[in-house]
Amino acid sequence: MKITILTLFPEMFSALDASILGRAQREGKLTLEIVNLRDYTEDKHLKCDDYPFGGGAGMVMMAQPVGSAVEALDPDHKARRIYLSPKGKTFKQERVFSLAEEEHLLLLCGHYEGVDQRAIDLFFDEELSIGDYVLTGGELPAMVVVDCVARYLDGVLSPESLVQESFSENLLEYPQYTRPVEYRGLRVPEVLRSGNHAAIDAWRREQAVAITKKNRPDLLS
Ligand code: 9WO
Repeated sequence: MKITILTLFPEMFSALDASILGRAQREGKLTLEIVNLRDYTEDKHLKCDDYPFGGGAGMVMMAQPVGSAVEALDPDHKARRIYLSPKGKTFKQERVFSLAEEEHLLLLCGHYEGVDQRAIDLFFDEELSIGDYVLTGGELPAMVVVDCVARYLDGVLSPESLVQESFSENLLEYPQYTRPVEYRGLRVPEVLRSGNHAAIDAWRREQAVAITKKNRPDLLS
């Protein structure tokens, strides 16, 4: 999959070169194209933002650099074009699965007070929010989308890692333990060392239901 990201702060995306996403890129399973919107401005001082019509604090990202970048990077509109914004529809796991089927995603990261609405209306397919909070920009949400989607690309994770997962069956995850058997007086639950896999599965299920009841009762329909 190819993911094009439009941003005024391309340096933030070095975080995606670490760990599993770094390996996915080196193995050619994921291609990230991080694009500085400043490279597409037609302003002689390379300006990409301006004062808001109607007044108010802060600056608004101009439509022209966004439009020119989108037209240059996705001329035939083959990409799914997504604007990350707190006003968008909530990004949930089911959308992760459908986005993982796409050939090309194009993500726009807003900054400052937002992006000229005409750029969104003219060039974007949808608006997605990763949750109900306001950030300084859409860069961290774009990285969240990349991370979620990349896990489901062929060969990025082992199939076993993907089976028993939170939300796939509407339960939160059971607790995990590793060595040592005792840490600061707390012992690993005996059942996990019993070798009885039916008992282990039953215990994990019980734990998952309990933590879901406590923290996310809304998930238990
Ligand atoms: C600021 C603001 C202040 C008061 C009331 C509403 C408000 N909305 C915003 C706002 O949208 N600021 C944005 C900062 C402009 C576009 C980029 N920014 C952003 C994106 N902040 N948070 C996101 C975001 C994106 C996706 N999912 C969650 C948050």
